[in-house]
Amino acid sequence: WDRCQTPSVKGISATTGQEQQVSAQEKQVLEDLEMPLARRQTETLFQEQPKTGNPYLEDTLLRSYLKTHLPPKVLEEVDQDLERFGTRLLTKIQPLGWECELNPPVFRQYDAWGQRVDRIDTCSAWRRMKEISAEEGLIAEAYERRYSNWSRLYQAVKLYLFSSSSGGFNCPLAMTDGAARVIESLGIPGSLKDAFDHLTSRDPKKFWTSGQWMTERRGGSDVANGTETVARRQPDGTYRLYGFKWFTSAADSDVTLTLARIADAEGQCPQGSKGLSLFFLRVRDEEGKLNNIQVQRLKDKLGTRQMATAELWLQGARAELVEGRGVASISNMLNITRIHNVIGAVAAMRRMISLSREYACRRVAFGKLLKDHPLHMQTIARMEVQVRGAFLLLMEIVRLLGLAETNLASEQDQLLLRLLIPVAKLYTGKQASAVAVEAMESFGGQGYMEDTGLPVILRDTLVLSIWEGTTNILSLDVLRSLAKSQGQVMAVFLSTVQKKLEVALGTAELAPAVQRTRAALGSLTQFLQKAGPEPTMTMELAARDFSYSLARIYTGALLMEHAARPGASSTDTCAALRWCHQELCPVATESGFGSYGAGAALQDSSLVYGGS
Ligand code: UCC
Repeated sequence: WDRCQTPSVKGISATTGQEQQVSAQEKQVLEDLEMPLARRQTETLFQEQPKTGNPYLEDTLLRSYLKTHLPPKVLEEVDQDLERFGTRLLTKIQPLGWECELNPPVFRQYDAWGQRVDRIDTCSAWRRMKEISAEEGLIAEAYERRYSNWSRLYQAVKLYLFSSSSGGFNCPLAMTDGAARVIESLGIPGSLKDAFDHLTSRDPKKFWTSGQWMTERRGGSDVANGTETVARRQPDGTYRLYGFKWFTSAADSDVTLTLARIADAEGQCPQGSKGLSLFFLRVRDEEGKLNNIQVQRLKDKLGTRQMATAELWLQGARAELVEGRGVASISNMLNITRIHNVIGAVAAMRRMISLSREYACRRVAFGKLLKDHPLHMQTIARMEVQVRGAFLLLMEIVRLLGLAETNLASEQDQLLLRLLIPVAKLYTGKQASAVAVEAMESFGGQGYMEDTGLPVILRDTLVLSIWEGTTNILSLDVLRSLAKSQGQVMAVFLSTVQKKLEVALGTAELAPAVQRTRAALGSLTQFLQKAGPEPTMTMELAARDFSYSLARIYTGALLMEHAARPGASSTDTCAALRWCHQELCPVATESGFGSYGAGAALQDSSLVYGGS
């Protein structure tokens, strides 16, 4: 208080007349200091923090989906657990997630006495997340199959609710799930039984997480040509791995799956995709000593800073051969981690929109709450349509996965799942980035402030279109699924959408959306007929727009199906109509524009590098 007083007030020496004047001035100044004018005027401008409640109870779309699809007995049990979990997320897990952000992992290469230790120290909140993951059965639920084919969907819902509060722990969980799935799909070989039990355990003391060491210096996307790690067979049948892994996410994991080339007696290694084998290894031994691995450094990343991503030297790491067809085997893992990526994308969108929506009920601008500004509401509503579509696409995939894992999936279901995983991964990754940026803007300058936590969500969202395969790589994977199935995936796609449209036809209000989707299906079919069955330059150039078209058409059909169910709300109809109002088949439009010919490719180069 004293320091705020100016010298003219504190020690004035003057005549009586002057004294009276000074005393009046002094009084005024003192009054002003008690309630400064500037402060009086700005007191009403304090920002109100948006506060969201139980994420399960607040998610009306999630709840209506579960009510529609789950058998009543399953719904009853699951509903209770999710409400309890929602409270735990709100009161306990969210604060832990923030602690993880504030205390990122620290790498200590040497101990005080100069010994190389290569320790990755994580914070207590991160370690607590691991225990909570086990207690909540975030991996176990999918493998215990208490609810048969619905177990996978139930697990995905828990992960979706957990994701935005997990402080980045959703990443190791994705890889752990992927590793468990690979082991399970191989029939749980005896030598991996113990690992499988750890990965799927509900006991926090027993639970292990897994890494997925795929990326080397020469290959992020091009795994087949970029993998240099060599595996040397030992007399006891195990292998020792030598190589350098350039990105290893969640490097504090207990075990990992990784790729290497098996050297023959002469030390020669087979090259290319077919030369890669899949290995399992424990990162540390029982005493915590690294398995002939050196940590070179931790990565300095834009986001996901709560999670340690490391560069690792494998210097004879003991490993077990899992499968000879390395890329094909690890693709089973990729398909699971890509679904987790979708979960992360939908969760991030939902979180940002919830915060934005809540803030609009508190923040006054131009004399009224943001929620009473139609343009602001239009912006949030557009985001809401995006997240609704993405959510239903996610549920569709995990529903199909649940069927596949319990041998209840038809051949069509399996083909559809193969196609929809890359489609959903690439599309929701892009949606999430766009929604996160838009939602951040809805907070004005506050959205840009670190301590609001909003930039963290944005940073962590931006990686979703990169890891687990970039948008273009995933678009090419969509083409791979077409080629491998000789077009069958498309036949199933078209007939499934048609069936959903027939359901939608029962609701008159949906007619314009049905009509637009039918037209889009027609354009898509025409495009495919013109492109022909063989992989061509046209298909490669069209791959991204083609995948976007599949995503938009299928999501539109899901929104309509949801809006046509008994008890659907006018909001469900509105979301379906708005979704289908966008360009549903961009590949047809661009094709008409001539974007996919050899001439267009030359133009692209010239636009990028300049040309005469
Ligand atoms: O590790 C990373 C970060 C970890 C963080 C995890 C967190 C994620 C969730 C977070 C939650 C919020 S990132 C590492 C990411 N790396 C990638 O995703 C790799 C991207 N590259 C690709 O996907 C490429 O397309 C490759 C590697 C698959 C291309 O390899 P090839 O060898 O050139 O491809 P081929 O020859 O076409 O395929 C080899 C075999 C074939 O089977 P066979 O031998 O039976 O003909 C393919 O059919 O693999 C099969 N295959 C697949 N099978 C390839 N892709 C798939 C697939 N998606 N599904 C089924």
